Amino acid sequence: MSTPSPSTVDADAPTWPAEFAERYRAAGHWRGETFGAMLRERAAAHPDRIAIVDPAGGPDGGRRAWTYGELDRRADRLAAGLTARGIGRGDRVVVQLPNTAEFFEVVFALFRIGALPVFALPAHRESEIAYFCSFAEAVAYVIPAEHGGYDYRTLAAVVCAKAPTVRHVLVAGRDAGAFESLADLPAEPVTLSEPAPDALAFLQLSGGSTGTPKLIPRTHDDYIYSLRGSNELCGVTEESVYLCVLPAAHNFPLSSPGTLGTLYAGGRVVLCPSPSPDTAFPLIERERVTITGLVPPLALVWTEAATRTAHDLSSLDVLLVGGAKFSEEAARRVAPALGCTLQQVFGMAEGLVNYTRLDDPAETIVTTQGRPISADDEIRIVDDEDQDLPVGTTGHLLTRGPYTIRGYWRAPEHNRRSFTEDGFYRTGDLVRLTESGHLVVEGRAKDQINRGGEKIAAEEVENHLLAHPAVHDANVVAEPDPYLGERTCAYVILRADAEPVKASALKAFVRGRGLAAYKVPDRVVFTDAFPKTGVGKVSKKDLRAAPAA
Ligand code: OOB
Repeated sequence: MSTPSPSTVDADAPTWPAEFAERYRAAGHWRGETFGAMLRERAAAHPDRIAIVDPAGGPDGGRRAWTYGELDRRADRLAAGLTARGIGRGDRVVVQLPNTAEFFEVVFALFRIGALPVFALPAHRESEIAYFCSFAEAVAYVIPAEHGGYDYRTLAAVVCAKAPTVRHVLVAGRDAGAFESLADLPAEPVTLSEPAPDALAFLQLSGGSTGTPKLIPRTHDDYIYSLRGSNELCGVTEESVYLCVLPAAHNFPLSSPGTLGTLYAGGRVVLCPSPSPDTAFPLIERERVTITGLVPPLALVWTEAATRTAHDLSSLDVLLVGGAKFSEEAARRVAPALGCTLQQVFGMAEGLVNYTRLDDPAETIVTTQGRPISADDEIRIVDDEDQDLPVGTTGHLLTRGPYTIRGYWRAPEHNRRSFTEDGFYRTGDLVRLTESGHLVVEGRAKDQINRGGEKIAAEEVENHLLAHPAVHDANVVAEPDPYLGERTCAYVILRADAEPVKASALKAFVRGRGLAAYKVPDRVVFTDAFPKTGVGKVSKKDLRAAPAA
């Protein structure tokens, strides 16, 4: 193992005060591990064990499996290639890859260099990607050639025109078009020193409640601690087979315990190209999948499909469900239908993750969202004036701990609002604590829509609507949806002198501005005025309560 270089804590990201860092080290949470060294060690210990199965990643579209030895060699080779292109420590690289083996090759290569992946989702389009590239001053952008019938090379051309810091667009797979294929990068080995364990490992995206998404700086030390803690609570060992169903870049399938937790344990990651039971169930049977994670709408679909499937799902031990509130009725159906243990997970890319325990009473598993990973996760439930509330009362959740960030990346002003002076993160979630110490999510104070686990900042969509010449004002709120839990409703006031516009035209306008499809309002309602609060601000609470037309 190479010697870690001295600490390079990023000046762009607030970090833990020294006394907290010392405490977390002394407690054995932060052990000085890094992702690069972690893969190196697993590959040395069991080079021939399978690390990644990509069911459709072979040259002929067939199954492809990489051992730990192969993933390690590929990461080294790609790290050399990226270094040859001038990508180095601390450089930001926007990674937008689907659930394919290359995702891991790229991410581990960047970890080895000490360059920071910025985890975009395949659903993001030019509005989001150009923003991530510009804001992060990314030097490179990694894409598939095509995925889900969409050509990412076309997107990259638009992004490059808008974000001049991007010097390299790198394409996973063949047909790089005007860009360079990852496979064509030079492969002369280079010697790289391992980044410091307290250095940033990557930037994760926040669900966000403001006009522009924030970037979440995670370190090797803090993230690896959350993986170790997750593995222990979810029973992940080297025998585990984790099916990655949700987009791999999202924090939930990445770390709860997710693909990285599974690789940390020396287990096997199977990548699911689509979340539909038609794709996932045969894979569970064939690969003997033991654990996976889903958002509530998918858990509903799977539960339903499991009752009439011919596939053998008996290998499945644990189904994690989280990202949005899982209703108690739906939760009750999981164990009988899928024959596995349900584990609720209430987490956030900013840090704190809560799990129901595998041996919790069945009632606790179906009625709560779990409790924190770590004894050093500090939880406060407070009123609007930050005063602590008695146990059992619903209030704002504040948290601080060994894997919860102390601030967003390059966002000092926003950080003053999102964190208390003593470093607690304001989650924006309304929760209550049960006598057993479990959290129940009761609602949300942040201006966000949680559309089946996909987070939409109301302000971001409102800004796109306001760009339409006929729109005078717009407010976007959540409304109930039987399948997604919530969907998006845009209330719009048109200009008095504007030509009439149809709801469908407004939706098309928003889509045309190049944002992820899940952010396009599900419903547009025209109105003459918005309900107001006592102080004259728009009352989103009243808008949400407006009857569905
Ligand atoms: C996960 O992470 P993010 O960053 O996409 O979203 C975090 C937010 C939470 O603040 C909360 O509002 C909501 O998503 N949420 C839940 C929930 N899990 C997340 N709300 C109700 N019940 C739940 N079980 O979504 C995430 C990250 C790691 C693990 C799992 C989910």
